[in-house]
Amino acid sequence: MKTDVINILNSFLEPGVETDALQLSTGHINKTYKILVDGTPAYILQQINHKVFSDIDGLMQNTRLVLSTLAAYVAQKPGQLQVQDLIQTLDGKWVHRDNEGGYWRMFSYINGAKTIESVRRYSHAYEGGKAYGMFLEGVSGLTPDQLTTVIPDFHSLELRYKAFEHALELNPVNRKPEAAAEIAFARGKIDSMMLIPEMILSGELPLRIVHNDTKFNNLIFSSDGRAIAVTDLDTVMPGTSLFDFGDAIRTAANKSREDEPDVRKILFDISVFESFAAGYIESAGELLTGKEIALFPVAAQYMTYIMGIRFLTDFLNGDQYYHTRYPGHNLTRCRAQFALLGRMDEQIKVMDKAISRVTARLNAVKS
Ligand code: GN1
Ligand code: MG
Repeated sequence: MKTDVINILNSFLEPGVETDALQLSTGHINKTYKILVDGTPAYILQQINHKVFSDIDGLMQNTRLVLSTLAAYVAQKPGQLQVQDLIQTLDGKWVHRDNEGGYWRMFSYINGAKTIESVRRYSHAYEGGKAYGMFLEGVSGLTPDQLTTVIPDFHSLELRYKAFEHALELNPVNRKPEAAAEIAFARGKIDSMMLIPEMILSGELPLRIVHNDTKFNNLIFSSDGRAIAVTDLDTVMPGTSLFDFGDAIRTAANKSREDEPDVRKILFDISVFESFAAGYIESAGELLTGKEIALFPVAAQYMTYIMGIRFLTDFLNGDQYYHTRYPGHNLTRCRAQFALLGRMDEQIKVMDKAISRVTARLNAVKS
């Protein structure tokens, strides 16, 4: 595998450069490698999952537009955020095709970059909130018609629930019995989860250009603990701020991993929630409506539920979509999401209070 990756690099880099490649294990969709030049991290090389992103041209146009829009934005905010560069192949293309039809692209590496899998400091949660809030502001000048919808209805619960019901009906690999408890949980919750989609439909929640995949590990931190970049721009499309806020909380405020098999270890950290919310509302607050902010606790539940449904559906379908490491991996992920949702349900009122505290503090500073 390593030799394949080194071969791909020959299409991007002049001959004679001493390179090495380390595969990063966190993404569930694309394959990502850190590329070292003379022993120092210099690039991020990525094989795009063509099954998930079928419109590679549209995806790459989006990537270029979002990167250039963010670059113009951060130029106005020196020292706060950095933006990766997309690197062309030696023959001037944005994507390299390998002999097996695979698609590869390369980005510059952000110096000193580290990602955080598990939030242990509230200052990191606050920093992360600020960075995702700035991202929202940074892309707010884009309009929906400028971006290709690379995955239609990405966070539509209606569609995700239909896909789940379809998987149940087909039951292609006969995994229903193993997932009986999770199937029942998903069915029992669906009605109460429809609030956000209904409010989008009625126009009560504004559609914006959002990131749509704000896992906490899609933020890059400096060694001194500042969030310095937002990565993984593949799903930047129209949506609601609630998707970004909710998915960040789903991953940041969970005290365990996304695929923790021991559900007793899955706890919800309300202080991470409050710190992230403080950063997010501080930097994006001017854009957000009161309704959006008031729904942030529900957004955390919504995104956790939708991810649970997606993992469960993929389990029932025989692991067709997400990369998995063992046969029950998607079911473990689903269980962990549903357990986290349970913890959130217990704390919904506490989350509401935290949001009120954050907005009251920010209003006091303003007046
Ligand atoms: C996938 O790219 P990655 O692995 O961060 C997925 C997200 C899910 C996430 C769950 C294109 O993200 O929607 O939130 O897994 N991306 C796509 O961890 O489906
Ligand atoms: Mg992604």
